[in-house]
Formats: sequence, structure tokens, C-alpha cells
Amino acid sequence: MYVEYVRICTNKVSIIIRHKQLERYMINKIEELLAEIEAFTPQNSADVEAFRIKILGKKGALGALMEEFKSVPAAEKRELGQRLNHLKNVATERINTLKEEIGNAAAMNAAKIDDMTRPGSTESVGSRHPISIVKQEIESIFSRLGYTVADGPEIEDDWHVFSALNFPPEHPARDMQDTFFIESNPDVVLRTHTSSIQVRTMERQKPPIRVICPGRVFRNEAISYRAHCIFHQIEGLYIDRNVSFADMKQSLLYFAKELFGEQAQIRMRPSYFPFTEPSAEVDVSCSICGGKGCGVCKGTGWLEIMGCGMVDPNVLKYNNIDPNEFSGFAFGMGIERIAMLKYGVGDLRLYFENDVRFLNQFESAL
Ligand code: 2NM
Repeated sequence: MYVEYVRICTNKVSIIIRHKQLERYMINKIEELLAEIEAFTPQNSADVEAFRIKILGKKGALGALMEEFKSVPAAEKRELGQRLNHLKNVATERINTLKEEIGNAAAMNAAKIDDMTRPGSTESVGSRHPISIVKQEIESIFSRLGYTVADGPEIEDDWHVFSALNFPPEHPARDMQDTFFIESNPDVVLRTHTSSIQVRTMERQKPPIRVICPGRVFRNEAISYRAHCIFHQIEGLYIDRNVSFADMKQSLLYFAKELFGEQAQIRMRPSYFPFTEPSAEVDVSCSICGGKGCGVCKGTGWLEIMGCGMVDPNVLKYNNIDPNEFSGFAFGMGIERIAMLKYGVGDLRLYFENDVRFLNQFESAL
């Protein structure tokens, strides 16, 4: 019995000793950590974060103490709990302060101006698209001849794109292969030329008419270095009394000289368009070789720049203009093609890719 009592007794004593030791151990540990927190001098925000994890993290020093706190007898819990709380508050506050200080220092460093005479950084400005530059230049040349600029819809109907322009019902341009139609309604088409704007001009206005019509046009074509399903055109129309082929020739010569330089010459070759009769292709003398023949003009000395012709009497009639009283000429050109010749760009697709390394190379006064 006695032996048994002593054993129980020493057990109790050893438990008490163990608790006393644990309490002392924890107080020491808390003091140590408080000292460590005070001495901590991080170099950067990564240091602070590593320190936070070490002290306050899930498996950090505070967590370990909390775990041991569970074994502390109730009588000692009050004092030790206060100490642990104090440690947690000190650590949290210190880490938050350090985070803020380091963040501010980084911002200060980034904004540091070490040379007050250095020029400021410049904003990069965009440049006008080459198609837009050439379009404006062409508009400007014809405006000096008294033309005004007109606009119209890209989604059109059969009348404005084909019928009013004397395209016969079986004309190949009306084929699905060449023209984009709306599936549910074949009367709705994407315009294949900007002549549709001129039909709309004739609807609104009586002669004299002097108008140029720039815009996007759409054709069902395979894309290559020289063709695209979307491209830009400018077409011109001049209707008045006694407008002659000679007037057209002189106007287009003036245009060629303004665009390509005083040395430019033009020639006309017979051609065919449904809306003009007679019709012609206009070539300009090659500005690369001066007409002697080179790679660009394929040895001919000439470059094709546009089509033109005297407005077919049928077109005038369809648009309620009396062909016995009025006559006119019209012309049309692809802006991409003119821009290719002007800038020596070999691949038309560059105009549609919007690569700034390409676009940056163009400058304009306009
Ligand atoms: C071209 C070539 C020749 C043209 C004709 C008309 C209109 F409205 F008077 F009928 N507008 N555009 C025309 C004439 C267009 O482009 C190559």
C-alpha cells in the first residue's frame, strides 16, 4: 500500500515538475521570439514574407507554442495566454509595418530622378495608314479640279451595284463566285465597287455632277500578294453638257502628274466595262526606270493605274439623266495598287495586317 502511495505521489510531483518546466520553457521561447522580432532587419519584401511564415505561418513558431499551450494546467493558462497574445500582436504589427516600409522604399526608388536635366519620356504617336494617306492625296488632287467627296453604304442592293450600272442579268460579276451575297436574300450584296455611291449621287443630284467616291469594296477572291477579298477603291464621275473624251484624258493626265510627278505621262488602251462606252485602261509611265523598262514595269515602261470611260447612255437613262442633253466620264482605281506603286510595297497583304513595324514607316503631312 505504501509503495503504491509513494508511486502515485512521485507521479504527481513529476507531473507538477513537468508543468513548471513547460511553463518556463514557453516563457523563455516567447522572450526569445520577441527579441528576434525586434532585431529583424529585412532586405526586401521576400525576407518579410519568409519571416511572417516562420513566426505566424501555419507551422510557425507561434503555432507550435499554441499547441503546447493546450497541455498547460488551467491555473497557469491565464498568464501564459496573455504572453502569447502579446507575442502575436507584436509580431503582426511589426510585420505589417515592415511590409509597408519596404513597399514605400521600392516606390521611392522607382520614382527616383537622379538627373534632373534628362529629357522626359515621350509618348509614341501613331501614324496614318498608307491606304489612308494615298486616299487623302487622291481626294485632294480631285478636289482641286472641283470634285466633292461622297460616301455610301457597304451593304448594298442589286440595283445600286449592278442593274443601274448596266450590268446585264447574266454578267459574270453577278455570280456568287465573284460577289458576296446574303444567303437568305440575294438582293442584298456587299458592294464590289464604289460606283454604287455614284448611283446614289445621281439619285439625289441633277448635273452638273463632279464627285469622287472612296471606300471599301468586297470581292469573293482568294487572298494572295496581289489580291484580297476586301480592298479600297476610288471612283470618279463627271457629268455635264459637252463632256468629252478629251476632257477625261486631260483630267487624268493632270491627276497622274500631281500624284507621280511632273515627268509622268499617261497612255490609254481600249478596254471594256459594262458602265462605260468607250472604255480604256490608263497606264502611267514607270517612275522607277523613267519609261526605259525595268523589273517593276516588267520591261514595258508602263504601269496600269486605273480604268475609265465615257458613261454609257444606258447608265444615264437608268438614273433619269437625259443622254441627249448630258454626257460624262467616269474612272476607277484600286487604292492598294496605287499605294504599292507609290511606296514600292510588293505584297498587298501588308496593308491588312496592321503590323506596326510596317505602319511606322509611313509619314504624312495630312
Ligand atoms: C471604273 C472604270 C470605268 C465607273 C463608272 C461609273 C458610273 F457610275 F458612272 F457608271 N462609276 N465608275 C468606272 C468606269 C469605274 O473602275 C475601274
